[in-house]
Amino acid sequence: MFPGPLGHSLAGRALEHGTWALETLDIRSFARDKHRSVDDTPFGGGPGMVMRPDVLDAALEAATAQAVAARGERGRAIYLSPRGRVLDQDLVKELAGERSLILLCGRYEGVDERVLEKHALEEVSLGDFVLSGGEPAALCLIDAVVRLLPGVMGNVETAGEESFERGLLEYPHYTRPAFWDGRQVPAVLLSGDHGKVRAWRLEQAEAITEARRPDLWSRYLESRPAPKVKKRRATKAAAQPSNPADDPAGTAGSNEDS
Ligand code: 4HQ
Repeated sequence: MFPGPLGHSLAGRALEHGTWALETLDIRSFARDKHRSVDDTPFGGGPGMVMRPDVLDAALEAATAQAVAARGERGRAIYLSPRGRVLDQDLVKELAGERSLILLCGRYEGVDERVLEKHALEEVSLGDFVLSGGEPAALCLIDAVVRLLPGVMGNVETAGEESFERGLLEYPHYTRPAFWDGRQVPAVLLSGDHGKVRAWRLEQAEAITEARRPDLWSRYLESRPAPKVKKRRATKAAAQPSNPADDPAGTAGSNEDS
């Protein structure tokens, strides 16, 4: 499953260029018995199977040794699991700063709890849904992390230009043709006025975020508190902000309904 779809992406090119490296271990190859079993029935009963701690321990010891040999340190070790910290761009950035990562992908009902403790595995979740295995989640995590590595994206979306970098959803995008299927691209985007374009995009990103993701919208408002109204009214700039980024809540001026 690795690099799988990543081989056909931006991450795949970076992998070929040696910007990052991937080593995969087949957990089954660490099984000891003749049937090469990696799972067993859960103590206490119940449905499904649990991955054996002894087998996982052997795999994790090998992964750790490889990471230390190649990168000088183990780095953070992550078990992909719906119980974990939900992956977001803040966590992606943290992980992109690591020299090395170990990703453990489980199947069945999950892994024996003791192996998580022993290897200080952090649990990371892709979201509140259930996969049949951790691999697709690991692929998503890797994709998100690798695109942040220096040189991978080139000049695209540097310097926190992405809406998500500011805690907002993306504004709407358009390309040629300007008139298509009876639909016209918003005139402001054809105006050549970069200031107006920037203001329009921020306005759109804010409106979409507020409508679709109240959770992100609240955080956005909290992280960029509206300046005190009193102070703002004292200046001309406050009454009619030239840079909408200075007025994320749109509370200065009188454009509440616009
Ligand atoms: N699973 N985010 C159960 C996930 C998952 C998720 C991975 C299913 C682990 C044992 N992983 N296995 N959601 O649903 O990361």
